[in-house]
Amino acid sequence: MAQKNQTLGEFIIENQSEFKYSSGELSRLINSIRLAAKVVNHEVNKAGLVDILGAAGETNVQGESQQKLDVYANEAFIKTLTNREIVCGIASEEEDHFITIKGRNQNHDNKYVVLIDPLDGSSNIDVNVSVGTIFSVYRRITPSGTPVTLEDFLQPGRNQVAAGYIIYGTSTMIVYTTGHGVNGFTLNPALGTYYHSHPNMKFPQDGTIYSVNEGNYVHFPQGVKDYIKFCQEEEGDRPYTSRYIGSLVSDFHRNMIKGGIYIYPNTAKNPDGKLRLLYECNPMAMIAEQAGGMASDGFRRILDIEPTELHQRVPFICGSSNMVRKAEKFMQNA
Ligand code: AHM
Ligand code: MG
Repeated sequence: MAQKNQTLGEFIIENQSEFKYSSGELSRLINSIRLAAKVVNHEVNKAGLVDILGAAGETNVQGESQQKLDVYANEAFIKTLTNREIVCGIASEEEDHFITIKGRNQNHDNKYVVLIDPLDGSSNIDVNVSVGTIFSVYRRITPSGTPVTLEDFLQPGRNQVAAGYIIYGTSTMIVYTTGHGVNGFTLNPALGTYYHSHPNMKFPQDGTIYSVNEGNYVHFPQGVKDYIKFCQEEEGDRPYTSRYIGSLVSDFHRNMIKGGIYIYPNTAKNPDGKLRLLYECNPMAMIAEQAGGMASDGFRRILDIEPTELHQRVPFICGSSNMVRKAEKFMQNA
């Protein structure tokens, strides 16, 4: 039960014992993400002032060199997690290879690896549209005390111990799960404090919103075309409403609150889809399932896919359970 005015910090402490291997390490990790998210939020909020403060690559009036925001966000998350010595490795959508991180006393004793998309949908920043950060946490597979290996990152999504996103929108929110439901926290920017505004978030089982980039329609697989036609038919609560921001976190967040389905299928241009299994689809799939929704590639549960490479892409269908099931049926019968 949500306490009135409970902060994220209080929530983390209160719920630490729910976590199977509780040693405080995961709580400290979520805390670091909370901190880095504030730093990134501050920077993202200033993006509209780019003409005044200087564009990426230029030096601003304070003599600071300006960075592209996705590079900035990548560095902010990596730096915060590295400095706090609480993870043994990070893989980022912005980096070609995973990064090995030493813990206290220069050892390799830490238990968790983090995978992150530091600023998803960053092409939306120029037009003042919401963007997000997506993160995913696993326990390492290799023995503690040794440097992490690729194997620690290439785990199926069902092994995630935590996943979440930050949405830099009209309000900034952190939404995350440690496998005990999904909770959302809204930032009060005046105080720099996140409040527990959305306890126990749930996808409605059904919805009337579909989110897909229909500009690619002619390149979609037949099953997706058939499902879109179904969404547009006049029957019962159909036609559904089409809503596509083009910023995964925002589209997902809206659909989780209102009920809907997000689809990024494979196309001729992107034969495996566009979205990344490890940085985007797995964390969103864990949140979706924890909120009573579903995530699929049309044929398989996303969380059961065995990854083979860090930057692997996968077709993604995610949202209200009855809608995802229906879309899967169209895919499988096409
Ligand atoms: P990015 O990681 O390069 O930002 O791309 C991911 C984004 C998602 O947020 C969004 O849902 C999708 O790409 C939109 O792609 P498209 O413009 O092809 O519809
Ligand atoms: Mg991305």
